Amino acid sequence: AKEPMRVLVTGAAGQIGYALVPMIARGVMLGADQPVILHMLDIPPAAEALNGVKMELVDAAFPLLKGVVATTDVVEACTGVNVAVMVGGFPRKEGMERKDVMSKNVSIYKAQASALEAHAAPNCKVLVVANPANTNALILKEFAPSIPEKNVTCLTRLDHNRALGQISERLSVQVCDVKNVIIWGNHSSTQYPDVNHATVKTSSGEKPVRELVADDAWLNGEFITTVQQRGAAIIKARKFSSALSAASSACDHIRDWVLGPLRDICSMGVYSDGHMVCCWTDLLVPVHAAWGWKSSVSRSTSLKKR
Ligand code: NAX
Repeated sequence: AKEPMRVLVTGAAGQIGYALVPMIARGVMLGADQPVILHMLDIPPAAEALNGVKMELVDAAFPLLKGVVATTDVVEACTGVNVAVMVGGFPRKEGMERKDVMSKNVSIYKAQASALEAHAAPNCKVLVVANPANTNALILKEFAPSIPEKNVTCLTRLDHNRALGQISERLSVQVCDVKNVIIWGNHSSTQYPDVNHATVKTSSGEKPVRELVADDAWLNGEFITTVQQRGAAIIKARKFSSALSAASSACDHIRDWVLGPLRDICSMGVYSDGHMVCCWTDLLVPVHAAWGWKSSVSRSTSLKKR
């Protein structure tokens, strides 16, 4: 039998955490034959709720779940973890300046980065979900210099999956037959969902999405804004932000990273030196940013294999 892998989820008492931990315990993230030990971190005001989540994990009797650590202690949470999914943080609220959000997240991510650096398993893979995701990932990387840069990533897979979903709805095809969309840029409303390599499997072979949709105005306009603004549309409809889709996409991100991608291209935010990077097979192909940001904080990529 395989040794259990330890998976940290921060902000585990929150909405995404509640959707994510059962997926991990069921093997959705690391495989149906991979035992897991869940490490759940939250802050003291959420300790009781966190304990409730732990009780439910016990009650669900997941065969793959070999242990649960539920704690408000960042060192205990980070010790020995092989995968760290950072969902906790301080998102920007109405009326807040960007710099206020930054300073709050700097202190949170500094402490968590130091604990991961000192106590996580070697080669721990880190996925930052908490917004601003690209920035939080950069802060974490800066404060954990001994963790290899390539091991610190952030979530753009939800945007990628949203793009697949929109194409499948538009063409009335199965989403599993659509592939190779790419998300460039930040996980924010400035991202660029790119369908120029995207194809659909049809009875007469793979066809480019541009050819099948045959409506460049839609692909260059409404499609892009729908993907960019999907998070806001979910909040409007549900009164809460995306949770099950974020949790599922976080599982996709880690699964493809650890076990190898199921599709040719998947998107993830990675550290880069100011170029946009698109990683096809083992080749790093730098592509100059098509629009004007040169800030040192925000990068994204797509990858074929890493
Ligand atoms: P919730 O507010 O439901 O949960 C956040 C949890 O984090 C809470 O339980 C809170 O107590 C905890 N927390 C706060 N500070 C912490 C700290 N220092 N250490 C540990 N835990 C801490 O938010 P939820 O809806 O679960 O969203 C979580 C984050 O994901 C938000 O920042 C959100 O903006 C971000 N998202 C990112 C997405 C992406 O694609 N990258 C999409 C979904 C989501 O909007």
